[in-house]
Amino acid sequence: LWKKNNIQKFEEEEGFEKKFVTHVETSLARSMYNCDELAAYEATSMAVRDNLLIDWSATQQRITTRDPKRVYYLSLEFLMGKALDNALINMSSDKQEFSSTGDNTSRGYVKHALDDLGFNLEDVLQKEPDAALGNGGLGRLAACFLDSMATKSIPAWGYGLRYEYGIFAQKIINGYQVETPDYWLNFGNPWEIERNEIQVPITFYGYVDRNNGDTTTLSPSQWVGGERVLAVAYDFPVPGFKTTSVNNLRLWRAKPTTEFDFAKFNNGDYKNSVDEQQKAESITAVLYPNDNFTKGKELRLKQQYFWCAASLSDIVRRFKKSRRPWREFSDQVAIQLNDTHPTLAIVELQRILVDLEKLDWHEAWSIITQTFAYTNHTVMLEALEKWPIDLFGSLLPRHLEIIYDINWFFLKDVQKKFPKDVDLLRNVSIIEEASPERQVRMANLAIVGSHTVNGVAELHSQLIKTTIFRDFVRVFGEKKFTNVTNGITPRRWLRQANPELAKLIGEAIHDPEQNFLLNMSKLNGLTKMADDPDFQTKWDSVKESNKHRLADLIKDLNGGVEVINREHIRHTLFDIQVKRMHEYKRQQLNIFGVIHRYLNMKDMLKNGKSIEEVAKRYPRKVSIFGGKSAPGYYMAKLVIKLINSVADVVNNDEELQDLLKVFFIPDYNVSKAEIIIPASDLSEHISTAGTEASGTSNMKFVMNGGLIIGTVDGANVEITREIGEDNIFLFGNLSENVENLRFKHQYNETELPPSITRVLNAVEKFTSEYKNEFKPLTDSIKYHGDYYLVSDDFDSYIAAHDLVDDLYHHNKHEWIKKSIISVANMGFFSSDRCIDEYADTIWNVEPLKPESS
Ligand code: 26M
Repeated sequence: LWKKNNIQKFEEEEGFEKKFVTHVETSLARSMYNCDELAAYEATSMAVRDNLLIDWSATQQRITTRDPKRVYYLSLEFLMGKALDNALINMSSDKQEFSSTGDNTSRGYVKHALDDLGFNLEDVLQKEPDAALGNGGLGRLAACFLDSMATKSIPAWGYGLRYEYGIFAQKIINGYQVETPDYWLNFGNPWEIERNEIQVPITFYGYVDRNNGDTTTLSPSQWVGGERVLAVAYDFPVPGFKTTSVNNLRLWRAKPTTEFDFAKFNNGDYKNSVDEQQKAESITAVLYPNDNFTKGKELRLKQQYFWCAASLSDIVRRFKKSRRPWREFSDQVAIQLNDTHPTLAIVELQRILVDLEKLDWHEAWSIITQTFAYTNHTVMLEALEKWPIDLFGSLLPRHLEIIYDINWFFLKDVQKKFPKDVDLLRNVSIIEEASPERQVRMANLAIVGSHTVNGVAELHSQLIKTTIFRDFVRVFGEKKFTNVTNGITPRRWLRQANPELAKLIGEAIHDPEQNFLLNMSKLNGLTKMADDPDFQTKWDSVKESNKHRLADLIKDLNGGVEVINREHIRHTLFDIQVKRMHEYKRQQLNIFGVIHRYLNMKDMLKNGKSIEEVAKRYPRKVSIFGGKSAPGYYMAKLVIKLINSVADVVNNDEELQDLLKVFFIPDYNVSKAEIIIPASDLSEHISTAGTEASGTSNMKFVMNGGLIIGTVDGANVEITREIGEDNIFLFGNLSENVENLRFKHQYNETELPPSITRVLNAVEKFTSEYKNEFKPLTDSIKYHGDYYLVSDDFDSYIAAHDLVDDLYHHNKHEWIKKSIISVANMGFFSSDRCIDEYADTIWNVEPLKPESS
């Protein structure tokens, strides 16, 4: 009696309108007469979601039937941003020849239909809150990978947590960062499907039952848990571009079990017996807002175990459905660990296999090491995860035992290979014996339990082999350590963020359907237009229009007061640094450079030069900053305050006549990035060499026609290789010299260059709050070793900016040419290329394409 379902996808304007009205009237229980923009957003999203779910269901059925190897991407963060615009661009339609608006994606006719219904698509899109379930680079990388895996029809699942509060919203009050909660689910979320049928019980605390010491049974140890909570699945469809493949992102939410403490209840303590249960929900309440820094907090460990246990139970359940023997597990399952945050998954799978499925320890361990792979995102020691043994053992007693056993077998092997090398044993041990307390080293555990460890850019992958993980290279050999240079999805970061540029490129390379978004080497076709004056003019006009879009945003954020002089905007250099605030990323170097420029301009005027003469030397420029600081990161917060103090002085200095402006964009997030990045002429990627693992915004900026000023660090190195060293402004010391320079600062009285001394002395002039406010910042350079080498790189930074000024000011054609050639050569940085590399060299999985494509 089962009939093929007759729910139809809409494929054009009229079909969409019908669905829209239906959702307004039924799902929202409203009438079209009182349908406001928020309701229009919700109805549009539900209509689009219906389409996605039809393809999603077909994709999942295809995978179940063909039963190929699957990829599981475990990440505590997925920084997705808005879903609707992306879905409209990605969603496939069989009638894509429809393009009355010149847009060949579904976005074209939906825009038209909404017009008909009396709504403006852009305004409707604005109503969606960002899904900001991530801190920065690591979380956004996971989101780009989901897009590429769906686009390539790789059978893949993302697994994460459904935080009720994403990364905090940043307010700037009096120049200071103030954090406010991001309750993103306030109006409900049309993009999630709550799966009440999928609930996994998760246990914490308790003790290990040793079966009365009966060692004759295969696995004498069993964990008897204490506290129990439930993990409920929430699914988010992930559409690929120009394909009907729709993958799934599964996020877990913690909720109380229906168990009830009758003992407490009977003692008359009804309230407490309920309170205990309500605590469950705190596990998935909030995303930890640290980026590249860890502190051993119990709730964070709870989050990690809750998520790993729920995800593994799901993965194992799916594997068991195909009734294959355990030894085939790694032929069916590849699990990628996004940093060490999901390392507990290794231990949990070993526990499932040994304690519950009764496999032999070594058989189980060999399954594990063929299944897991680990991506490292940092060499900075303060970011390496370690858990105090006591805390760990109380929350997860059986897992601690398993870790001890893993370590015991591992160290025994090492000892066999390197007899009596005590230093080596101490360094690679999963347990750190050092005082004040013993700790579990998650990176060591991740390496031991994985078949492959990768860094995220070539320099970084080299560095992990020679620094933090060098002893593991001795133990396991070079081959276990590889590189997969990061990438970004050109669908969001070119087509969605910069539709005008995507359109211009499509026309220029005779690809109006924009298939280059799937094969970015096609961008090479731009090279031959790089010198064409007409094309250069069009190119620059797109940039100008994007600058206006950003200037509108800045005006808006500035309380409706204009910051940027619109008249000269085409020739105003937009110099942008947006990323998390961190000492190693050196926003302080940038703002010192701005102060240096300001002092120079003022000196010229003081020395009798006219403003015209100043304008001849210095192009009009606006220095734009944006980024969140971790709430407890004092120095990073001080840099925010300094930037805002400098902006106050510079922007109100009438003598300068708008030649220099400074603006800190509050609450930098994915949506703002989509407006900010396409507007840049120059962006700053100026980390101390060897500290930024890759960076991904560097790729976004260049793909949008901006040039880079940067250090020889992270993926800047490969960007330079791809676009050519004439097209990037590199400066500063190389990573191989960093250690020496730091040593010098420690042990010699280093004389600071006069240029930076002048700036450091001027810094206090910018504060209006109280005296010596910025002293900790200037002291860190003058007296505390200048760990991030600001003083060492300052002069070469200024010299690089001089080259920038000269080229932008006096040779704009050459500038635009560099911009075009750079874009032409950015194909390598598509995350599609990353996913190919992971699929071929790490996961050993293949696409499972729908019949039609
Ligand atoms: C750890 C413990 C407790 C709370 C939070 C954390 C934590 C969260 C995020 C630690 C690190 C986190 O992210 C690090 C990160 O984003 N790294 C960046 O990863 C990018 C993608 O590979 C790289 O491009 C950047 O260079 C790297 O800094």
